[in-house]
Amino acid sequence: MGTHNLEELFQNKIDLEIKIEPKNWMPEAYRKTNIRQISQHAHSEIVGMLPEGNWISRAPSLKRKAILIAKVQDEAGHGLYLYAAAETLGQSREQMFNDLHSGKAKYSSIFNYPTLTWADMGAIGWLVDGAAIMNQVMLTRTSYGPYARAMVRICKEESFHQRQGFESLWVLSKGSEEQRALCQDAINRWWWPALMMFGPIDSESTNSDMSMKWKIKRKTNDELRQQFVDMIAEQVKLLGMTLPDPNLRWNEARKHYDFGEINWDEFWQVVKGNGPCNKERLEARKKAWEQGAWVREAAQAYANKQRTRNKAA
Ligand code: FAQ
Repeated sequence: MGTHNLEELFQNKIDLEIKIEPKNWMPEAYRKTNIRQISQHAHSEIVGMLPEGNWISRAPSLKRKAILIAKVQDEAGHGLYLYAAAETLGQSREQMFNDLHSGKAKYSSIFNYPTLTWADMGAIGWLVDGAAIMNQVMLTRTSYGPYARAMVRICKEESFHQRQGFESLWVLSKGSEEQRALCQDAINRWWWPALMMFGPIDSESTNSDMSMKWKIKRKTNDELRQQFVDMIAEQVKLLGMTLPDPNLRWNEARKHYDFGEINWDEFWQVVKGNGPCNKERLEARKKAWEQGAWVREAAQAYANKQRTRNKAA
């Protein structure tokens, strides 16, 4: 069968909501887009452990420490499911790590911002995990089977993450003047970077058209960003806090909140590697890779020994 017919059959499957599985025929560009997005998503989960990991040893109570450790461990698990999903498309894990360490592969801009106070843990849970879920609920219905299935489990854990973040800020918001100020300051610093997580505006989004046609993405960057603003603009009222945007207001005609201009120059600077923590984050990942070499070697030696034993038996 010619490539043209195969492409037509492939698109028919997508239109009929039939999942694409690893051994099915797929256009090369579909494979590449999925490898790009899934591996970048995996890298985001792994690099995303660093900003919160920074506060594990300084959590204010045993309960908060246990919650934070569990959350950071969950992110590691998400990264592993996602690397495994990308491997089903023929990309080796080693190649994915090489691409991250060389700076070729991207990861979410949000993780290049510093975590300055304890309140940042709450703000990350509420705003960063909140933005992540908004995008990831859509991805539970993405067309590539292994990615969609990984996202179902990830979303269950992410919704717990968001609730714990909100609850942590809730406690601060009911506390002393100093605690309330910490809470507001964290919201002020994380709000705009959280909005950037959804990616560039639709007219600048180079991948969206094909990703929507192939149902890798089901909603555009701007649609999801608007959904997020509408949700958070209501939730912030419960905290008795404000969002740092003088242009935020309900638009009755649109039935959505209007919001101010995002600093796209800042976004692209961060994506290009010039954010506040880009260098530090990559250095930490490279160091972990180098220092973990003995673990990989030991695991490999053990696997080889098992194989030899099994053959002999
Ligand atoms: N940061 O054409 P589009 C989490 C790049 S997980 C950096 O619109 P696309 C959990 C984009 O790659 C958070 N780069 O791209 C957690 C593309 O460049 P390329 C991660 C960005 O793929 C919580 C170029 O700009 N979530 O937070 C960003 O169609 C707490 C043009 O953009 C996912 O990865 C950005 N924000 O749409 C962990 C979800 N935005 O690759 C720890 C899966 C765009 O062509 C603690 N990914 N770029 O060179 C997606 O849904 C999509 O990839 C988008 C971007 C929506 C992120």
